[in-house]
Amino acid sequence: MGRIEVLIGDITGLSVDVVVNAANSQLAGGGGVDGAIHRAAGHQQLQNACRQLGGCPTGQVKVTPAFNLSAKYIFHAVGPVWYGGQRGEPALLASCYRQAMSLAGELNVASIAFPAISCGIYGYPPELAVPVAIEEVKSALEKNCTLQRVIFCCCDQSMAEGYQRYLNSP
Ligand code: AR6
Repeated sequence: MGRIEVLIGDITGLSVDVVVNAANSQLAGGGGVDGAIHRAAGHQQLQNACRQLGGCPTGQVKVTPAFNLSAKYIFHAVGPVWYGGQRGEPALLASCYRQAMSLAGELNVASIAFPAISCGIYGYPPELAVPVAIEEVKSALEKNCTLQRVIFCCCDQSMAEGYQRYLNSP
């Protein structure tokens, strides 16, 4: 699957068409990658754009311009809070990746970078999130010809190893 890459670093510094944000359902900004994206894109202008969207339900994705990022768009994906796995968390997480990939197809973009949605403040166990993320991306890539690069951008080595291990598994 040559179009999938795993990188360690700050997602806001990547040269990609789409940076995916791990947002909250109010699209109100926050900590983690959301905070970093707001700072880098320009807090005020991104806040204003988000406010006009009227929030975003869990499992869904909304789009804004990327303002000061080098990307064209920010996709705000609202991942599930982890409550132990019995409240539909896997389906909601899968839906975030599926919707983001589908939107990328509609917008004809060539590259997209995902953070590990829900794996920080929302507490989703990374070892359970990684297979969901990769399976959704792989199945979307089978249908999408415009996307040349899908990047899983990680803050740390152990997260990156989780993606690599799963990608390399038979
Ligand atoms: N670049 C790449 N990955 C990052 C970066 C970065 N700059 N910063 C953090 N991560 P989180 P969530 C990783 O907590 O769990 C916010 O307050 C981080 O190590 O950002 O979906 C929102 O407003 C982790 O692996 O998102 C929501 O309220 C992953 O990104 C809530 O947090 C996701 O961690 C969303 O929580």
